[in-house]
Amino acid sequence: MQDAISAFICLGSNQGVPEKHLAAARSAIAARGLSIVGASPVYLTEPQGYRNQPWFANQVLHLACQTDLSPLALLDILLEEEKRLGRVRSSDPALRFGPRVIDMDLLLFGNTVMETSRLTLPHPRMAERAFVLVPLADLAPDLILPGGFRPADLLARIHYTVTANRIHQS
Ligand code: PH2
Ligand code: MG
Ligand code: MG
Repeated sequence: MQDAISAFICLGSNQGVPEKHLAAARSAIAARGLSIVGASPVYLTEPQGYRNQPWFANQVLHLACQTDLSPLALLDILLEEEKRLGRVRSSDPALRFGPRVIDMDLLLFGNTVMETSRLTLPHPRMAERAFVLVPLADLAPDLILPGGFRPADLLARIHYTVTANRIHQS
């Protein structure tokens, strides 16, 4: 594909059989005509934020987006597919970081830096999250993020351990 824009998204699930939800998410994304050019291993990850919930399965995908796709149009596709796959959003702010069937977060969209009510890029919490940075480093170790850092540079600033496919972060 010529002149594609590289986007990275993080899939997450901690309800039912999480790996199945990740697989369904990959199929849904491909069915929307988005090109998945890379997929990290699936990791089992310690919950961050709201900690009293099941461990997650997380995976980062690399998408090659056509240049006429905007970040907000990609966000809309991800939110629509989350809903179709059974995601119910609670109006309770306390549950915003709680268990979910499927979460598809837009991490990076080329070198776009933006901050709007609907979307902030790069993802505002990705630099603190081993469950994002470890699979991102697997997929794109040489990627330079807006700000000038590689995934490994950001990982060097946080505390975490990886054992086989499990990521602990306290
Ligand atoms: N997602 C959250 C909050 N905490 N923790 C892990 N390990 N993985 C997630 O995907 C995750 C989380 C909010 O979306
Ligand atoms: Mg999320
Ligand atoms: Mg989300």
